[in-house]
Amino acid sequence: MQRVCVIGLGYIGLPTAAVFATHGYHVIGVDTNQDVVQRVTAGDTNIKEPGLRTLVGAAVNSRNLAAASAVPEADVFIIAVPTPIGADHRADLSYVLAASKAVAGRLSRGNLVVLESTVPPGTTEGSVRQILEGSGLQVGRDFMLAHCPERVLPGRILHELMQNDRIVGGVTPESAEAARGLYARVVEGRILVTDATTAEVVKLAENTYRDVNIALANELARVCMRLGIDAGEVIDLANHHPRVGLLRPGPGVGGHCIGVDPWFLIQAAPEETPLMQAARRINDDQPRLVLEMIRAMLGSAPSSAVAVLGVAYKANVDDVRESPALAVIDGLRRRGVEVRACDTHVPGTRFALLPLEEAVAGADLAVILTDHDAFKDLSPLRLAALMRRKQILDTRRCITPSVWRAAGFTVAVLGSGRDGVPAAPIAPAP
Ligand code: SAJ
Repeated sequence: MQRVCVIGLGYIGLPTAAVFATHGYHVIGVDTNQDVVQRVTAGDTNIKEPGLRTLVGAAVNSRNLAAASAVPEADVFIIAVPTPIGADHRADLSYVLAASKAVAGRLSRGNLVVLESTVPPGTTEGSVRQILEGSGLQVGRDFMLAHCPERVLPGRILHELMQNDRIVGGVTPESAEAARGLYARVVEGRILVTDATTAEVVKLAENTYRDVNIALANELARVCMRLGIDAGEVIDLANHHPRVGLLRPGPGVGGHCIGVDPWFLIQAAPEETPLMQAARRINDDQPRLVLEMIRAMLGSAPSSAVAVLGVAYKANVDDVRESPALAVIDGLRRRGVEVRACDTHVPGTRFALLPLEEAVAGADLAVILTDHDAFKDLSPLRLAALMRRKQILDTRRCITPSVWRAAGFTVAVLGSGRDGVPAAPIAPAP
């Protein structure tokens, strides 16, 4: 049985390790965090992803998945560590480079190394290859090296890991073939072969496409609020066209991918990417638009309390990384507004989260920032009985405004200028 070492047991690495371990590979997962190693060794995880805990438990029980804190010898090394961006918007490759060094120390003839982490163009053929060849072995002759970007959607990771088509980019053609053979056992979608740099750019292009499309929706939201019409309706109707697929406006783009990856392309060609840079600016400005809408709704009341409904970056996940809700909460606190946040998925110990009833009790305004299923069933009568002022701002299209207005609420919906709401004079995005 081939020994696969997966480096990084996070949102991507752990599901990958568990899926490989249940498809005929012997897998050792490596993480620098001792707590993660202990949990996985016990067949457990605190990553909330449908089906993951059961799969990790089954894989550990079958003895095909184990966890360790140091990289062992193996036949295949899969690097799945984070690539955050720094304050200068440049990729921080320190985890990728450290993992590559650890692999270089264990590399032997016949090995395959796969980089799954999202990286700026040229990283696999450049620094990763250089570090691995520092072992004295040569790529294509002694070992194989490929970039196979992860492209799975949080909330659907296990399904997409197996069902999505997979891009395999080899540093050499033999490397691509070796990587294709590795994934063929677990992937039911097609495996599409290319070179490593093309594979890197494919991944970045996918997330940039989504970022630009969301920026267009957010810009349309501003236009429609100014025109006194509803961007939601415009988008729904436009999407009936067979060649139009507009995404949705919202409080901003969160998560560790879509707001980050375009910067890796921008970094590679700053002068060639004005559209990508504009999309980033527009999406990053959405929390400010939400704050402006809140300010207009609160008016000049001396001390106000706002119930924030949803802190996670998107619906039905517990992940708050880069969540636009954090920027909104920060902005409110800086203005001296009392914030009471509630999230049905994020653990309550974080951000002093409150149960729904406590968050809305005595509040002057409720703001929906995440479209968790639970917020789609909110009862206006229940909230009306608890709040100091009956006001709600929906940035995610969770509620039916007419129902809430009938219950006596002042309602604002991000992107809608209907019913006398532009709630705020909208300053243009910078
Ligand atoms: N969002 C909107 N409007 C929309 C869609 C999304 O404002 O119409 C916001 C969300 O609320 C969220 C952010 O964008 O804050 C990103 O959410 P998402 O669901 O679009 O994407 P992620 O970041 O969870 O996952 C993406 C996926 N990429 C694509 O769909 C092209 C996933 O397949 C990638 O694997 C993942 O990035 C990654 O790891 O790169």
